[in-house]
Amino acid sequence: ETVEGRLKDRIVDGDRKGLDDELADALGRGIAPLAIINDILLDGMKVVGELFGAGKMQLPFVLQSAETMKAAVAYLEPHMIKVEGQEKGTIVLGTVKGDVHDIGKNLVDIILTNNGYKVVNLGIKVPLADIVTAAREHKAHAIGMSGLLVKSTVVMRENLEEMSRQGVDIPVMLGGAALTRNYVEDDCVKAYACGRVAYARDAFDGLHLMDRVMG
Ligand code: B1M
Repeated sequence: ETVEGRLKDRIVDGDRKGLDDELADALGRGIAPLAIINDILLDGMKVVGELFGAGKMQLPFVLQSAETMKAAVAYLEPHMIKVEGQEKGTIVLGTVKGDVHDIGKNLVDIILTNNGYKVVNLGIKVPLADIVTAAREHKAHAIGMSGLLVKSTVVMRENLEEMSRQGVDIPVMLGGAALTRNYVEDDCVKAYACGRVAYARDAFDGLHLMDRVMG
């Protein structure tokens, strides 16, 4: 089997033994760290999601896969190319209240940080009050909310309504598997009085959105 196949299997199997060696092997073959994440490891997570959704994989095993994914990203991060000495802007980032999924959010953090942004990562299950407080404290140019559960899409819309009531008009970026572009560009834009809400399909889309906000 190829190193690509073996790495993907490791994510599906949640198998961390010898993971670093395998990643080093992939890097040694000239595969870029982000290509390893996007083209190989995320393929594995997709399979995990499908198996879990079909009732063919139990939650503790999903957790093992997630831990393996996180370990792989942690190993690869120092190998990524960074834009040094730039402060393009600040974003406050968090997974919304009630949601623990953070792999995607943390990828967004890494991509933005490596491309010259200051990221204030508030973690998971973040109440709106914490997001708003941090955004004010850090004079954030944008707020990023992540969430993977269907119920998180509702939380995001409610957060935007509450932010409108509080007079917050900082641009907001939304991302996560349960969102659709339509939902964000229609329902969420309407929910946010200033209308400055955008959908990010993936971490790079997020980077482009930030560049546009700062441009
Ligand atoms: Co959960 N889970 N999970 N889970 N889990 C999903 C989301 C699910 C779709 C699986 C399924 O049924 N097929 C399903 C949701 C169903 C729904 O709501 N309709 C689900 C469920 C049901 C649950 C629990 C409720 C299960 C239970 O307890 N019975 C529970 C929820 C607990 C809670 O949150 N309160 C739960 C728990 C877990 C684990 C803890 C085991 C683990 C998470 C570990 C962790 O994150 N630390 C987990 C995992 C791993 C998954 C799946 C399999 C994989 C998610 C993932 O990491 N993907 C997931 C299946 C799926 O998504 N289809 C699933 C890789 C990641 C890189 O993708 O986060 O989408 P993603 O990020 C992408 C883009 O979306 C975007 O960029 C990234 C790529 O570049 N993006 C942003 C994301 N956020 C962004 C923010 C931005 C910009 C872009 O700007 C702000």
